[in-house]
Amino acid sequence: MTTVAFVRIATRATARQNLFIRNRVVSATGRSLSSTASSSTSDHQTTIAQQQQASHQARKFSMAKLTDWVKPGDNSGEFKRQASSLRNWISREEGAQFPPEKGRYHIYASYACPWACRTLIARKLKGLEDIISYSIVHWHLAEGGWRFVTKEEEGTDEAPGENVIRDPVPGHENFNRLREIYFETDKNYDGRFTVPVLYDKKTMTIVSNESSEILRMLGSEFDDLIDEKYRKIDFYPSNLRSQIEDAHSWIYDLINNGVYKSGFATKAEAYERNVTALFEALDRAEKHLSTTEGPYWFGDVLTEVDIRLFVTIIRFDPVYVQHFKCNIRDIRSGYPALHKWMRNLYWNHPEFKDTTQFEHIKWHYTRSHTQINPFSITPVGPLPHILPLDEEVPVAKK
Ligand SMILES: N[C@@H](CCC(=O)N[C@@H](CS)C(=O)NCC(=O)O)C(=O)O
Repeated sequence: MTTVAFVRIATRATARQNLFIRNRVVSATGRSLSSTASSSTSDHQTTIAQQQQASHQARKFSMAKLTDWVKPGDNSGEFKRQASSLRNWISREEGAQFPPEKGRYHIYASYACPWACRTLIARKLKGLEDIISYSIVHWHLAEGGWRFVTKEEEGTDEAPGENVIRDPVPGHENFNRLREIYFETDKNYDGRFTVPVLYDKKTMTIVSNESSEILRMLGSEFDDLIDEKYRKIDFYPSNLRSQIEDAHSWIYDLINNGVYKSGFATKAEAYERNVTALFEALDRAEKHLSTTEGPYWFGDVLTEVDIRLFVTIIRFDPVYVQHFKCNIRDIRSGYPALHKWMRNLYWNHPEFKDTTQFEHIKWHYTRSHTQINPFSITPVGPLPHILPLDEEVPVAKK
């Protein structure tokens, strides 16, 4: 982005009515580069004046830019995650709107995104690779939201990793951005354009954009279509449900979301409060893991808790320590039990390793969040991104 800024010109109150005419491209000098308004000069100038006033209002009271992680006008300086709004379910129940079917559903994901990677891990662990297709967006997130790679980028060093491709869904040949899928589902959609997206190719609509619920669906709702060996894998076993929910309740807020609340804070007070709470929660997780048999959170059964915690911990040393200032300790030298637990998942389970793409992870955070890292220089270390199973940093060696 140089001098061009996409500015949402309506205030929140009128947001729903004017979705498509609201997005104007305005240069830093105020010249409209693309306007659907009148072609007459005076009308045009009036439009710009109105735009500037409205964008000022929008900046003050609403989400002025997609990349304003703390809402302008929010004096707390704190990142507040928006709740996902598309929350349907694939269900095995008779008459369900979205029944499990081979080849019907698609996951749009980003390798950078911890929430999206939950669903990629689950898809592999449950043997759903022939049943649910997936594709990966470009790692860079800018004002237009996630974009698909171009034909030229496919298969190049710019787009490393499996399935980093253009939108493969028939009918989407001209789609360039993820937002187009949201608008296809609801032309008045006014939430954020997040990954993961679980998409129904039959009705051409989004089923869900909430990773915790997609994870739950993949864990059980396709069980009639998969081999016995995969059916036996249960991320949410009935005897552990209350303990799983209890773990989710603090791990989500203090760790998964805690790294974002630390890193996106625009006031020292908000940062310090959140980073302190994050490390208290990591201490709690460390204590839990050092007193259980392992290798998983609940001993010998891999559950949702392992999947949901792994995606944050694997990004911790490579990104969050430095980029989000989560640097009271790091995992490799400060948390031996978490480190062991994470490395077991990564090195002994291809489902975790193969869905971890460190280039997307590092490039996305350090080159998309230009408020935090204005020159978009990606730190080289730590090297390696993850230590081998049998190696420790010197400080952690006995
Ligand atoms: N609650 C959502 C959060 C997903 C989310 O925030 N994804 C991020 C990427 S890590 C995203 O797509 N952000 C784009 C945006 O907010 O514009 C979930 O768990 O599915």
